[in-house]
Amino acid sequence: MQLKYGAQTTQRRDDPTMRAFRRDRFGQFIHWGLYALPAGVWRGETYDFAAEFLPKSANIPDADWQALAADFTVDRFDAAEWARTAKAMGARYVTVTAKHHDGFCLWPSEYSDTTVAATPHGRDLLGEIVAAYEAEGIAVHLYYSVLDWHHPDWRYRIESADDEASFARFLTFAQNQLRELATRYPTVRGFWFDGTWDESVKANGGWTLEVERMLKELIPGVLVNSRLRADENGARHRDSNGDLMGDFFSGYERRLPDPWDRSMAEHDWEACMTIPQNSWGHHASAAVAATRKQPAELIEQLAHAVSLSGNLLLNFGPMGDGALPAFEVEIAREIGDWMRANGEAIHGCGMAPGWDYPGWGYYTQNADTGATYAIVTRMPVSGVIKPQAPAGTSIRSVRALATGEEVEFARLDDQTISIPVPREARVPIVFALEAEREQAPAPSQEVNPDVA
Ligand code: LM5
Repeated sequence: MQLKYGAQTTQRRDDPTMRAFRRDRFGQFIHWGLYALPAGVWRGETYDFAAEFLPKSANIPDADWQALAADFTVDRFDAAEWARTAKAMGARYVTVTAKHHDGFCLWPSEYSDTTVAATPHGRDLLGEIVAAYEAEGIAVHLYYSVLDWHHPDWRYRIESADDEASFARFLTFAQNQLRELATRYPTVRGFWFDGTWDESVKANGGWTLEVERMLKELIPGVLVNSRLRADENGARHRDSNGDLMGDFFSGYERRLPDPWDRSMAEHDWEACMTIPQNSWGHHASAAVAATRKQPAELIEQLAHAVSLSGNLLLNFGPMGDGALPAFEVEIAREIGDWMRANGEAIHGCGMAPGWDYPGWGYYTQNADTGATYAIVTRMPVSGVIKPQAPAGTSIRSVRALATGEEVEFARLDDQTISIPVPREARVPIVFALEAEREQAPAPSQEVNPDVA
C-alpha cells in the first residue's frame, strides 16, 4: 500500500549519529518543570498519580498552575552537578523535558507566555542543561510534548470547522517552537516527542512528517523517536504497512518487551522507565516513594533492554529547587559502581545471536569484539547457571567481569557448561564468556509454532 505520510524508508539508519545512539544503550531521562514544586501535593491534599499530571488529578485552573512560575526560583539548581551524576552513573545521553503537557517551557520561547522568562530569574534553564551535559561528553535529546493543556488552540479531537482552524493554529505554534529549539540548540542529537496519541494529532500525520523533515533539515542526522509519527490513516509508531516511522521505536513506557522476543533486534528501540511505579516528575508522597525500584532491579532492566538490542532511558525527577533528590543520587551512584565494573557488557552491546534467553538473566554481545556476557539477575536456588552456546560453538573460558578472574566451570556437553555463582551477590554478577566455533553448524530444526 502506497502511503503519503508513512515510513520514508524500510532501511534502518546506519550513520554515525545512529551508531552512537545504538552504542550508548543507557540514557538519563529528566522530567523537570513546574510540577516539581507541588510534587503531587495541592492545598494539603496528596495525589498519588504521576506528579506531572497534578493539574488534571487535582483539577487545577491553568492560571493557578502557571502562577507557580513565580516560585520556580531554582535556588539549588546546578546543571553541572546533574551532568556529573549522569556521567558517573554510566549514562551516555540525556533526554530533557523542554516542554511537558502543562505547556511550561524550560527555555524562553518567543511563542509562549509560560516559560522561564516568567520566573524571577529568567534564566534559560534548558540552555544551561544542554551546555553542562555536552561539557561532560553526554549527548542531549530534547523532549517535547505536542499535547498542551495551556494553549487555547489545543484540541483532543476535531469536531467542527472551528476546531479545525484552532488546531491548525496550534500546529503552527508547535512547529514554530520546534524550529526555535532546533535553531537555539543546534548541537542536540535528538528530539523525543510525546503527547501525540490524541485524535487531533492522529488526524494530522502529514504534519508529523513535516516536523520530522524540518528538524532533520535544521540539524542533519538528528534523531526523532517513533512517537511523533502518524500516517494518513492515523497509524502511530508503525505505519499501515507495519514499517517503523521515525528512527527508533519508543512505544515501551514503564514496561519492557518479552525477553524472548528476538524480533526486537530487527529495529532500533528505546524503553523509558520510572524509578517509582508511576511518576516522572518529583513526587513527595510516601506511597509513591514506597514503590521505588532498587538499583539491582534497574540494572536488571538495563540488561534486559540491551539483551534485545534496545536502549534504556531511566528517568530522574529533580526537585522544584533544582536539587536532585538524595535517593536518586544514591541510585545513580550504585548503578555507576556496577557500570564501572560491568559496563563493558552494556555499552556497545546488543543481542547475542544464537544464545537463547536463559531464565536466570540475560546474554549480551559486543558485535565488534564478539565477546559474550552472561548477566545473572535471578540467582537459581541451585546456585549454578548453565550457559549454553549456540549450536556448533563451545565455551572456552569464563571470566568474572568485575574482578577479571578466571572462573572454574564444569562442561556438561559441547555447548553447555555449568558455573557456580556466589550467592551473596547483591547486584547482578557478569561473566564474560569466550566461545569458539567447534564444528559445522547443526542442521536447522523444524519450527514448532507453539514455542517459536
Ligand atoms: C497517559 C495517561 C496517563 C498516564 C500516562 C500517560 C502516558 N504518558 C505520558 O503522558 C507521559 N509520557 C512519559 C514519558 C511521561 O512524560 C508521562 O508524563
